[in-house]
Amino acid sequence: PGQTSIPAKAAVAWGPGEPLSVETIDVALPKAGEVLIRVVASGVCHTDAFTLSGDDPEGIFPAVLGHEGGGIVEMVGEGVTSVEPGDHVIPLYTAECGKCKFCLSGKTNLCQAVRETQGKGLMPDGTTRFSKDGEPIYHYMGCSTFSEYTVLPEISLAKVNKSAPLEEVCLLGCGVTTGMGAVLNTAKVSKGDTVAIFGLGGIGLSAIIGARMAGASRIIGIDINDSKFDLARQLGATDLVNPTEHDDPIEKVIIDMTDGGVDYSFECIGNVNVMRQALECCHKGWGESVIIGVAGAGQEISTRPFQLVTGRVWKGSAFGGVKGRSELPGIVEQYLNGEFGLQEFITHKMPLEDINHAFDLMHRGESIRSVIRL
Ligand code: NAD
Ligand code: AHE
Ligand code: ZN
Ligand code: ZN
Repeated sequence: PGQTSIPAKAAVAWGPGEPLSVETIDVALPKAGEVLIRVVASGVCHTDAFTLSGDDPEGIFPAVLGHEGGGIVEMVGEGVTSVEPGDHVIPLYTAECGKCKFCLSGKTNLCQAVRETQGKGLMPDGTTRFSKDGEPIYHYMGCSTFSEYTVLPEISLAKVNKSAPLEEVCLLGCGVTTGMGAVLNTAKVSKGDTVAIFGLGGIGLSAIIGARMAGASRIIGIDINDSKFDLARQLGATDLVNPTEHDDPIEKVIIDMTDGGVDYSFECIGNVNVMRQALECCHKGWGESVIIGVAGAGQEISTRPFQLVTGRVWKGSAFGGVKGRSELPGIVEQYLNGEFGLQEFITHKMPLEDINHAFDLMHRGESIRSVIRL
């Protein structure tokens, strides 16, 4: 009674380039339309490292990072009807209000209902629920899953089957949904198509799963780190190429391997030079390249316009084009039905106290996904 906040252990990003600091913060109780979540597990995605590095134009500090989580509803604010305490949920960095121009367009998953405040590290009412000694700490991508407790708008939660282990399906909160969805929803790869996937981290490996599901005839995985190749092959890659082992530029290598280029390519790194290579290895007349990787402030892509004039198409994909509230529960069911795996992505599990180690492993290329247990 009268309580307005609860203490929570959280990894705080105090400033760009600094290690995260695990400490106790205050989490305010949910306001109208909001939900308090106890986070059970969170994957670490390269985008968390990207923002921590200071390269993200939207990066705000101090903040609680993390956006690939799974949790249990602890308390709901006034007017919340779609979830109740005890429900299992996956936080969504792309909300789904079902009412905005974007949601109603039928053309995109990029709901904008809360996007503006979310990009400022704030809840929709323009304030933050996190603080330490009375000083504000900001939200991140509307999720902030590197905290025992977090608050989200109701429209930013997908309610999922309670029998799905949250330590596994947390990966559907970003990485695996993103890679699979980019192939199946954004590119709409069809049976027999040829595919090239640049970067074989959590995103690229998930794109391989999507390509296999679509029935692609060739799935060419490309990475400068050979240690990613075994899992890529296991998931369905038919060819694996390390650009550093070829004298020719990688786009020429792929064109030569595929009689003129691939039907679809995916950039899963965030490197603008590779984005160009991924476009230019596409087949003349119809090849499509999808950008998934996130590039730093000030970086730009370029190619000869002739590449597009002659029929290649450049696209991008966010969260795999998936509408989280309406589609993610079904993807969790697909996982429970054994249609794809998640366990093989989890190379490390660790407590929140070791979270900086998870970032080190990612930077050294030694992990696919570290899952943090909260
Ligand atoms: P990751 O670090 O696990 O994987 C990146 C892979 O790229 C690594 O295996 C690395 O060896 C490889 N690589 C690096 N440079 C390369 C090069 N020049 N040629 C070939 N391979 C190279 O990262 P991740 O978590 O898989 O994320 C990948 C990218 O996707 C990041 O930029 C991330 O921010 C972005 N992302 C975007 C979305 C979205 O919705 N659009 C969602 C999640 C992640
Ligand atoms: N804030 C950055 C862009 C970051 C970005 O592109 N985010 C992806 C998700 S990455 C998940 O790991 C995305 O979905 N973007 C759509 C959106 O609405 O943010 C910048 O450049 O400002
Ligand atoms: Zn992510
Ligand atoms: Zn909307």
